[in-house]
Amino acid sequence: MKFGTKAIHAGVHPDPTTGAIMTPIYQTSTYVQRSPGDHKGFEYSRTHNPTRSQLQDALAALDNGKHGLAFATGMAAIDCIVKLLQPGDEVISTNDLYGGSYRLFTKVYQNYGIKFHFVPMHDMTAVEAAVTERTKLIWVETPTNPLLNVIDIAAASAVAKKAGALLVVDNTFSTPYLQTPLELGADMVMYSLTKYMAGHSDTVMGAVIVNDDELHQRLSFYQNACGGTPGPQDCFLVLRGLKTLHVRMQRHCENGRKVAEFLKAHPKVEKVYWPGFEDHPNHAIAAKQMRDFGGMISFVLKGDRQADAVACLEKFQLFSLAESLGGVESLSGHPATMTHASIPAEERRKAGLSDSLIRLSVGIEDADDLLEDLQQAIG
Ligand code: P1T
Repeated sequence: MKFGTKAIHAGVHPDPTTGAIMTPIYQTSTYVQRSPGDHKGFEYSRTHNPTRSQLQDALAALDNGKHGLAFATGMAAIDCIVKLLQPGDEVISTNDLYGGSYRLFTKVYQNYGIKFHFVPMHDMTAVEAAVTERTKLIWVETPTNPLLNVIDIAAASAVAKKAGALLVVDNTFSTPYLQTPLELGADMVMYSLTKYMAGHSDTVMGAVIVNDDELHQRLSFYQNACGGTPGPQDCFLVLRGLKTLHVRMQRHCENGRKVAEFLKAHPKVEKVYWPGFEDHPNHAIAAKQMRDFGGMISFVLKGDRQADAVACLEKFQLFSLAESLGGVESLSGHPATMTHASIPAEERRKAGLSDSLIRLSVGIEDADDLLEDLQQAIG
């Protein structure tokens, strides 16, 4: 089955009692048993819920994976993955990543004796150099948030296998429409479903997709034992969003290209970060492992002054200034003070994240209107 057909049909089936074509919202906490232990596969909704089960199956199918696990937020999904580790274990992570992931790693799990090495992962020798006998997890986010660096998943997988570590890919910016990391050697794919997967900025959720049965069992244990599970209404919203993922992503990519090219040609723009440009340092890898280049773009205005960036952000009419990304509407953001404020300024600078960087999530509006908005805001 091809991607668009799977987005609509995989994992879901008409309701057996009524024939309802859309997965019902099973708004129930518990399930009646005929005799202790004699039930229909559902005991309690933290453990299993039919709406969630169908979403998990749909998610697994889109990534060509075997098992899907849904969580209340993307952070809860990341939290579940890190719980696989023990004190003394080490993680190698990209140094350009979502600020919330960095915060969870350094402010929570470092206190539990897990060590994190943050390296520029678009240079795989930096990853190899950070490997020790205690390396248990390699954390890849690609393209990265917010600098749109692209990390070679197949090469990272080779390093992980040699080190005996698990490879995770945070695929939030790409979605399985653009990139399927399990097929490139990743052990786990992680999502903030809040973004492109749900697609309408109306819910917060996360997911992990795996092939390995034992890994699935271990993650399922923590999903249930720690309880970061989503409610059925949110699962329904993500299921609805998935049905148009391929159509939305196509337009996000088309509009992304137009916006990136417009910005690159603009005399007041110093630098544009978008992996679709042939002169992007990781373009060859992007072209190899992605099917298109997405709708996330960052840029810096000439002069590299934070005040100019703030003035531009205040002028946007269509690119609403807000955290998050991946919805049908275009958003703008200032990573240094918003999504990445939890990364110390010194670390941000080391990763190349300027305080004047503007991040755009290009929506699926008519591109001409978006370009007009950019023109009036940049001046
Ligand atoms: O917000 P939540 O659903 O918990 O997902 C966290 C998360 C994980 N990974 C990546 C790559 C992300 O971008 C995010 C959330 N990011 C934003 C809110 C943002 O504006 O960048």
